[in-house]
Amino acid sequence: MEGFHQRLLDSAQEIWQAILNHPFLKMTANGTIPDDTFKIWIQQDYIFVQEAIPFIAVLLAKAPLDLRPIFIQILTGLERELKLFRQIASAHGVNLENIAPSPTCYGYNQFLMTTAHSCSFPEGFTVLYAAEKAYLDSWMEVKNNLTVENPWQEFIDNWTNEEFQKFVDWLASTLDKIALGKPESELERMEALFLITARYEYLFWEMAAKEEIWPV
Ligand code: MP5
Repeated sequence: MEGFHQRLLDSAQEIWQAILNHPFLKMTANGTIPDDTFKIWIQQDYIFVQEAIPFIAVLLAKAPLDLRPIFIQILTGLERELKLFRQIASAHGVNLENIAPSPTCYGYNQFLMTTAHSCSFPEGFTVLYAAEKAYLDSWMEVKNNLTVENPWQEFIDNWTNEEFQKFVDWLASTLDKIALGKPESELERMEALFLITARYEYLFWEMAAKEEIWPV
């Protein structure tokens, strides 16, 4: 029998295609993305990653003992990633100070925190898998369609390197184990959260491409 993660990917297939076909990724790959558009993504994703730290910390508090070491590694990995953002931003003159989260970034982070606090560990873990798998596949799409030397190569490498691929594989196989024996009602809740996360991932590219701001 195929694992639970495959059921999730099957059920999100349409959303996933929309993510991978998003103009933000196509323009990043072929070098036509305006710097200002890409910079909005950098600023908003920096906020997203900052807020991912308390999300992971809450999941860590709910995690079974044997998963604690990896959650501790994820936390230190996020601090390393923030440093990478600061280095690239500084090299490209991108300001990361006092940036307000866009509606989508704010909503996505709120969704993560609410899920971590008020849902079960398997549900929170599902959301983590969805977000990481979406970034792996999105940046792989960029990497596989590169037509020019890319000014943002360090970001492409960050989410397509072998270590990150292994991490996402580990999330998938661990999710399969976590889902084993769970009642269908919980699996359905996990599936619903997976779809919401996938839709937020789509919205995140949309937010950057359209330079989303609060309308009032
Ligand atoms: C990730 C991210 C990947 N940085 N931003 C969004 C909007 N979704 C997913 O998470 P991480 O922790 O940077 O690998």
